[in-house]
Amino acid sequence: MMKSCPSCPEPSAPARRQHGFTLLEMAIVVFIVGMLTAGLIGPVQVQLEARDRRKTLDVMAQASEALYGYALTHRRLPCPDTNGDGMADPQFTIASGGDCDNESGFLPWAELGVDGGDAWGNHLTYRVRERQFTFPAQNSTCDGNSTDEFDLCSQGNIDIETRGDDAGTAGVTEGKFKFPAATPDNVAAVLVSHGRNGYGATGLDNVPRGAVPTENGDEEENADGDAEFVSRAYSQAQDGCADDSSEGSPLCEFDDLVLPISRSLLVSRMVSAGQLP
Ligand SMILES: [Ca+2]
Ligand SMILES: [Ca+2]
Ligand SMILES: [Ca+2]
Ligand SMILES: [Ca+2]
Repeated sequence: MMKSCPSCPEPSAPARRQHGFTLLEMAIVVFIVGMLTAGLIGPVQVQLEARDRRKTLDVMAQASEALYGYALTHRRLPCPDTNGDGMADPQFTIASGGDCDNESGFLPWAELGVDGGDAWGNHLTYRVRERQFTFPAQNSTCDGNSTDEFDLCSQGNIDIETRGDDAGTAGVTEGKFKFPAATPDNVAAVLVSHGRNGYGATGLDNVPRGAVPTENGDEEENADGDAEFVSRAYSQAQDGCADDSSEGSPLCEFDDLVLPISRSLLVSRMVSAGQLP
């Protein structure tokens, strides 16, 4: 039983602790919340990135189906859109001879009736071999290259390379060896999303995104407007990176997505539909 003691001090400190936190307790809470947040932000970012890449692959798959479908009805592929309005340039006429303003540009999404951009709001890059695939066959002869029209002998000319193990060095596993991912003859056209970093991309608002950093050689290959492309595994930005074959340094950031339009598949579908030869 407690004895009353008017002269004794009130047990004020324990009483106050029942209504709040000490600095030490606050520090522990802040520390734990910090640890949890640091541990969660990484996985959430990875999930968001995976979701956006899936969405972009869906858009690209839809665009490639639309290109195959377009070829079935027009007996040719469209030229790229070079001014960002979603329509091919030039609009096709027999007089234009199937020559494009440029073999490289944006997917003519409005003409195809599909989504205009990737998950990051940027145009898809589209390259096609003009005349060979953009001018319809005028006869049933497979004269291909000689008359530059789309027939059974048309060939692609787009080089897609990748990186990985050099099969020529048995017992040693490389990661940066560069080799062809497709036979150029068999690539009639190609679609590229420049990924989240947007290096070399143009937004749907037709504002260019950032330039490709000089060390990112593989992404630069997808943005320089020529017929060579790189399609390889996703890699994050790392210090001291180099997009070369030296195994001593890591590869540079790469988040591009590259989808070829197969000449074989295109021809096969057109033959099945009675549009070739
Ligand atoms: Ca256009
Ligand atoms: Ca090897
Ligand atoms: Ca990129
Ligand atoms: Ca290139």
